[in-house]
Amino acid sequence: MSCPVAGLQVKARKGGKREMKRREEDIIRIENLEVFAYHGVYSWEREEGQRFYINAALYVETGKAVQEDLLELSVDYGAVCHFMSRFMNENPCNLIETAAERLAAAVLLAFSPVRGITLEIRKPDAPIGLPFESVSAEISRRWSTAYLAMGSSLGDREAHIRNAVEAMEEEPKIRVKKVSELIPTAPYGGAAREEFLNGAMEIETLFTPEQLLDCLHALEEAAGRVRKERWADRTLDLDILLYEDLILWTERLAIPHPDMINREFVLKPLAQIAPYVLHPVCREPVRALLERLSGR
Ligand code: A4P
Ligand code: MG
Repeated sequence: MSCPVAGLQVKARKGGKREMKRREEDIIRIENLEVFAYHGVYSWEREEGQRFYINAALYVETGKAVQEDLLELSVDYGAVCHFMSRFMNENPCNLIETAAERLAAAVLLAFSPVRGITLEIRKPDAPIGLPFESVSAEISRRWSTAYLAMGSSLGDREAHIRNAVEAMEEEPKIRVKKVSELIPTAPYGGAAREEFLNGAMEIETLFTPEQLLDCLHALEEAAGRVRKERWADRTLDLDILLYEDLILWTERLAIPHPDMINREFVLKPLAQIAPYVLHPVCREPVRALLERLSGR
């Protein structure tokens, strides 16, 4: 099946910084919230504490809240401010970068309407010994949508897959949104001999693609997977198919999964839960890719 992979990859790599805010999101800004906290590498910073300032842009889907003018459907910025003040005060870190990373994750976990956050922590009294206005760290984090393929051809295949889904449901940094049916499929690729059960799932995650891969490998290991031969039979295989519209090719990770467009056992369950999602390289929806592959 043809797909202009190489050309588009070059273009996407040159594309630069990814936009944090999504089309359907609005921004709620919190500016210069003063908090008292104990971040720093010196013991006196840990003991006496000092003031910090927080600037935050919260990316929130406010559509319904705005239409109905209801606070319950949006995010209570007052509650976010109190939460950030308390969290900063109670979770001392050596580095303001670490403090920013932990605070961003905490806000994203505690306030579900907040889909993403750009957060700056300023430290105006940092011990520098020269006149300066402020030093700060800024980070951006968000919930990202990813699609995963699940496969099993050894042991209690359904239990291996169900256990992995349940484990993901218990992981705070993953929200399972949709799970397809599991379909029996003939082994593909030459090395596997047994019939597979295959499925797909949609998740939202705070993990980066690399962290997500680590998490999937841990789940494969928990299912007793032994890696001997590529494409061989296995108790559990979890692959990242798509991660937002990211195009990535490193030694460890290729996204979109390079062979997904050639595999009916991937596209069929994926089309069940995400028929209109665009493949970022082919620029075609999953359903069209499946129809083309199965010759319809
Ligand atoms: N890796 C790179 N990109 C990814 C990604 N997007 N998702 C790297 C997951 N891993 C990715 O994978 C080898 C390495 O690929 C990983 O360590 C990771 O760094 P692996 O899971 O250890 O080995 P594998 O699964 O044998 O290799 P591969 O290439 O992932 O094989 P596939 O694509 O998973 O195919 N027939 C049917 N009917 N149903 C199946 O599910 N699966 C396979 C395996 C063969 N035949 C099948 C099925
Ligand atoms: Mg794999």
